[in-house]
Amino acid sequence: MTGALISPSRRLRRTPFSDGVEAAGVKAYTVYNHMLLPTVFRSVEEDYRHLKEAVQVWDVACERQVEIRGPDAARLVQMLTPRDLRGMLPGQCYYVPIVDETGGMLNDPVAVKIAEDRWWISIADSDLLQWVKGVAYGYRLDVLVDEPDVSPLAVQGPKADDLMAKVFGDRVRDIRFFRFDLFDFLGHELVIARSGYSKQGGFEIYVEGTEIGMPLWNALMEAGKELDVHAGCPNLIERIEGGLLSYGNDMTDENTPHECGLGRFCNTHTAIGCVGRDALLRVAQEGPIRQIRAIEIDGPALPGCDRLWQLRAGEQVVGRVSSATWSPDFSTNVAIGMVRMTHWNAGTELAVELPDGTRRDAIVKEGFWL
Ligand code: THG
Repeated sequence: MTGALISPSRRLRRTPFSDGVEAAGVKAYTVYNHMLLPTVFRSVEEDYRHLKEAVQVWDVACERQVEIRGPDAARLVQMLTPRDLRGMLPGQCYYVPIVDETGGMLNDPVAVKIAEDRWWISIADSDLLQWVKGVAYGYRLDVLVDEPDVSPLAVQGPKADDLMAKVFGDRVRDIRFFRFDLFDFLGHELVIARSGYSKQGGFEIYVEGTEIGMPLWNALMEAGKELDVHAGCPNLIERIEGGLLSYGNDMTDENTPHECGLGRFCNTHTAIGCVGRDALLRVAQEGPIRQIRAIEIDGPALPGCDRLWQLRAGEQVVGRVSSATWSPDFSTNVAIGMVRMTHWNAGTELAVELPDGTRRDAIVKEGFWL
């Protein structure tokens, strides 16, 4: 990294919470769905420690919604994913792999079923809207597909329930994992789900429009003073420890859900209508020949992983590492890699090719750390 700044422009969208993020002293951003996403407040390590001990408010407005409305909405969502949606009720959220006609991953969003005929697909970093509009148009479906101005604000950490109860009342405590309910804030009805991109527990508030963005941010910061609330963001260390995948980093459209370890979110036999179904039935039959694995890399803290690092067994390339960082809690480097089946068993010892040399002492783990 050069340390150069990023030039602001209207293509790089701000969020309803950007003023609060800046007041909280954001130190670095990335770009996600053409929108600002904070990556560091105090330091990645301090943010990590605090996330695991207290409560944070995250501007994840960049988790944009693809909204699907109309009589064919449920049919269209089922065309996008090999996860069987027939048992899904309004008020539920599902983590859904989205695949193309070859079974390649296009995104790994959270689907929010508002009503039989109204869904939000809360997307990871790829331009999914265009694929969804194309499928809807190609099949002449009776739906409207667009990107409403709905911005998730996440509240994550062990004290998330206490903070949320102060602002929305004790009823928030009753929301079950990956369910949502409706709550009032200043006369606006909000969807609040128990979900979020950390393993520390918490909520996501889907904020419609910009008007209540800063009032809500400020209310959470004010109510959380005695809980040591702080602005935060998805944390690199915690998400690798937890095995939360990052689309575009850990997987792309070159990978099937099975390669990504997302087979448990696929019901390809019964997901009738999924455009990638035939392709996935074939790969599900054979099983993947490479798959995501937790990798531990001993030795000093690794540099940032901004390109793939080859995994080797002797001279043979057997995979690649896509995310890696030092873990203070496990006193080792934790990483996410894609490993060929010949070398994917737990305990397999490998070497990693970094830009500045080889690290031996990489080992395939049985599972992730959290
Ligand atoms: N929340 C919302 N939208 C999102 C994300 C989110 N869009 C972008 C990105 N994150 C999508 N990717 C993920 C990856 C993992 C999870 C959610 C979205 C996740 N996984 C849990 C796990 O693996 O432990 C639980 C999955 C389950 O059991 O259903 O939460 O975070 N709105």
